Amino acid sequence: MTTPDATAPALDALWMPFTANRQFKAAPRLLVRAHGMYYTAQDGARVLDAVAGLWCVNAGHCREEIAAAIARQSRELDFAPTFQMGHPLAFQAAQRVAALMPAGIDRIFFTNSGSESVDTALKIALAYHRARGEGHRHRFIGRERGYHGVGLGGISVGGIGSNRKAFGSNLMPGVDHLPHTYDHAQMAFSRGQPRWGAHLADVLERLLALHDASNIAGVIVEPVAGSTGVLVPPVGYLERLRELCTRHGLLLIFDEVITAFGRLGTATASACFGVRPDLITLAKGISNAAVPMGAVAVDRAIHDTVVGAGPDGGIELYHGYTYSAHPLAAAAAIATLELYEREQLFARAATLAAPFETAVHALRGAPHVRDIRNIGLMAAVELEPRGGEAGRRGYETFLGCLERGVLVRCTGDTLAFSPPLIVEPAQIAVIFDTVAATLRSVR
Ligand code: PXG
Ligand code: PLP
Repeated sequence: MTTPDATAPALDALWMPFTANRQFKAAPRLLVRAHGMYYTAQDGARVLDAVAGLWCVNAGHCREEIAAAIARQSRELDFAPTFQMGHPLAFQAAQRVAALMPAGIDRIFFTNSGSESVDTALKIALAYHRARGEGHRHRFIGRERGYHGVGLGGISVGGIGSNRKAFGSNLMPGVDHLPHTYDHAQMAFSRGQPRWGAHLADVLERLLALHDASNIAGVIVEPVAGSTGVLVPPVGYLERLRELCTRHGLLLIFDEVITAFGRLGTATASACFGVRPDLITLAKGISNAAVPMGAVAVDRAIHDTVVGAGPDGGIELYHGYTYSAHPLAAAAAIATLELYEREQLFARAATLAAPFETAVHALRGAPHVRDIRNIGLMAAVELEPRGGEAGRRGYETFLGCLERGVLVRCTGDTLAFSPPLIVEPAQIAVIFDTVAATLRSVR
């Protein structure tokens, strides 16, 4: 034991999110500073950030331009309501976001998180169908292993059992799920998109027959499933979903909370795969996570339908958050999106994708490695679970990497990597050398 640190806070008041609280508080891991690619831990250790915080700090930490914009804004206009009032940065931020979205998906509704973006997108889809006189379209189709945040809407369309099981069996009614797209036998160690699996989108036709298309509002998927462990869409899969949604009048929602803002080397996954959804949920990289912010980018025709259907002088969409387009978040987003452009960070990610792929796939054959999946600057290394102790090996590898100075993310026995887009090739090497060394020492 080290001597008690007078500056160390008491830990008991905070109920930590998605954390093994008892385990953590017995052996806490605190980060106290960050700069660029690195965190500084409370004991002074420098930690290379291989996950961009939580898939969100795409321009690297504590960027001066963003910090200055937030500081300036906090003195000039700390808060202004956006219900029946406005402030200039809200509109500027929306213009900036719209400019990065696929053509015509240029109406922006601001939220404060990905979870709120998902709830907002589902509600906009319902409101749209109702405005067109098709209020009977109230069902949603999600997908197994999908992560759409933690709102009751999001866990309903989501497909991660552990995020659902404690919260009742009904959740939001009227939801069904597509099968996930992962098949180890068919696609283990694929580089980029697996060739097998486009036909899994055809299961949508079965659900359309079961519920009738006229009762379904939309389909929500992550174009690349992130949280569940980087499942890259099979070649042709997203195209097939798009085609079926179009044919049957369903809205296609891409949850791009992780994939947007350069993670795949493009502004959006939609641009990367050449498939255009109707709504796109955003968060994380939108503000470099410097101030919480999320958004839904909406096809202009959907916006116009809902807004056009409102009564004269009446509110068209009864939805919004106190902090929608909060001035500090708007300032952070504008500075962030300017920074991405000035430093051409999406193109940088595209250039780094190939060496990143080579480096992560070099772990093939390392102890315990069951599969490796990657696209752009996101990757997962799935480990063989240790018999009877699911998740232990992943957790011990996470701890081992941290002791060696690299922060990775583990969910169960899958390690995830999504470094800031400013990562240097030498740092990519450090990340995966560290993982290799750790795997050699983990039971
Ligand atoms: N949709 C997607 C696709 C996400 O990845 C959310 C919605 C929810 O966003 P908020 O801001 O409400 O957290 C996310 C968030 C992980 C991990 O373990 C992933 C997320 C968040 C925290 C951890 O991989 N994704
Ligand atoms: N709960 C209460 C009692 C409120 O007054 C409000 C907002 O005014 C909310 C919840 C919603 O908070 P927010 O707009 O920050 O989501």
